[in-house]
Amino acid sequence: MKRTWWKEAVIYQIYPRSFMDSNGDGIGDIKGITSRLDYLKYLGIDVIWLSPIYKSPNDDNGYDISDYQAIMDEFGTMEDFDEMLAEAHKRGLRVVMDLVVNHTSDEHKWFMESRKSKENEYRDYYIWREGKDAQTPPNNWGSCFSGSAWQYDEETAMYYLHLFSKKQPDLNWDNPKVRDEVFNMMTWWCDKGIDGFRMDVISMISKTEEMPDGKVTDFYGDYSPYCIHGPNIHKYLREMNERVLSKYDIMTVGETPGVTTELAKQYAGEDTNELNMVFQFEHVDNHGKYGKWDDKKWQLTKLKAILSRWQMDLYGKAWNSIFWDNHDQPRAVSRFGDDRPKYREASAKMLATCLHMMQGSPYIYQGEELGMTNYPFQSPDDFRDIESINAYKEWCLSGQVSHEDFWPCIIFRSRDNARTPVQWDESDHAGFTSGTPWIPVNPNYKEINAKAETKDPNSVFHYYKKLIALRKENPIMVYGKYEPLMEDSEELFVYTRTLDEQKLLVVTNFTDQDTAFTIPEEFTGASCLISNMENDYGKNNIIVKPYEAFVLIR
Ligand code: TEU
Ligand code: CA
Repeated sequence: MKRTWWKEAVIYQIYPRSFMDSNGDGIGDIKGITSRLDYLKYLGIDVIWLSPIYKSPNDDNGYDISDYQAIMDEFGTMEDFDEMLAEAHKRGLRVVMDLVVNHTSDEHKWFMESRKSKENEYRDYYIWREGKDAQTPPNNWGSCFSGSAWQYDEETAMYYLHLFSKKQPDLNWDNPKVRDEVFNMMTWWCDKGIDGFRMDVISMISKTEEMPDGKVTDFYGDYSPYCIHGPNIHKYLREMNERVLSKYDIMTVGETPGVTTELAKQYAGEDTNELNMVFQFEHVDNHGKYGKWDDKKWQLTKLKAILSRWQMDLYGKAWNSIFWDNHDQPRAVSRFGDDRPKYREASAKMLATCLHMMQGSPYIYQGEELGMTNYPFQSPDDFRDIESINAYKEWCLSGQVSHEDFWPCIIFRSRDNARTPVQWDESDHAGFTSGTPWIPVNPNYKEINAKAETKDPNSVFHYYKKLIALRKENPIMVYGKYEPLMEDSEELFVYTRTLDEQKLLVVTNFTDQDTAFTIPEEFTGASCLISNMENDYGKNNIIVKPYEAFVLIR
């Protein structure tokens, strides 16, 4: 297996709107990020992934871009960006940009032209179809954010495709001019000195020519067989690689919903010349009664089976991202750990151990290193996210399900859980802003904040810092071969990593119960690399305490 810097890197994701506000308007911004680079350096991460900072009307918080080569007004200016990039580089931190090219904003110049007439030179930049009739869209596909995936446009009496909101029309990648535009734009950013791209829903850019009705689930038809891993996806990615990516020493990560381990070997294979790594969701996609809206935790054996399969199938063949949460997912400690005060810190450290000892490039989502928790939503008025707002309407206000049944599910999974401001200190609004934050701060900020945690050597923050440092000293964490143990246990997640003569044993307790464990003989007398509590690892039979995590090395 080739050794590369991006396999060894730890990536920290910033959602700029909620990271740090520098000017008191309640919205995080680029100068705010610059002011916290020392904090990130101290944590020890290598790469920053910036969620979109481009000009946008913010229908989907910047994932709807109206100009790829300008900065969002609320976030600052291009000078602010250049300064941030230079300051990051000065500290040895790399900056990976979000690349959102499955769709643009409907306020992008290309789309404003495209909708004007069927003859417009930008018409074929997007995907236009005739309706079945004046009232009926071309097919039954539903958008990710509720409703039909087609929007009727009066101007030309046709429909355009939007797999996300109606303000996010899908680009037509089959048009070579679209590819030229995108590749030129990417080159422009690379020449500026950025260090890579995280590619939003990149597995969805190629669509089938035929667009038949999809299988109906919940309300609408499923577009995925026609829009995910479409006929030309690998051709377009290889073209992108040849024309742009291969010319720079950058990192590329493809957000690839729906990817299997087989397909990942193509998208992010050692020698396939597409992307460096995939970012896939199988371990966070447990669906329940109401689609993704569910309040149940994974059964541990199922979660382990998925994670282990990815570890083993990709070994030596392709590279994966490893993460518990991001800006689209609830907070890791609330979802996979236990956010009750008694267990929050232990379980946050346990999850970190379990993840960072696996193979793949680890991603830390802002605030995860503090053990930030889900937000205690009180009413639908608390939501800011288009997905949650629309889902509540589609499921509840339609009468499909009662508020009582749906509420626990939507608050457990809402993306807004991840989007409350980073808790910097115990002052008003957690030190995020001197004004009124665009989304409320989690009320637990007096107990959970960066200032308190950087001072406390036993904090979740310092535990992450230690894990990151260990990765630098122990190539086995990056390159070791994974092997699962005790696959039937519903309490313990146990695995080993092996590199040459060295071997790691990773033991994590996912429950609030004491659990008996026998240390395998080959690890008797092994030393402890890291643990989140005290225990006697010299003994053969031990009791693993609630949410305990430890790693032995020999
Ligand atoms: O997300 C796309 C995606 O994979 C969806 O499953 C996503 O998780 C969504 O939250 C459905 O629950 C990307 C971005 O990460 C997301 O923030 C954007 O809203 C979306 O694309 C559209 O650009
Ligand atoms: Ca601001």
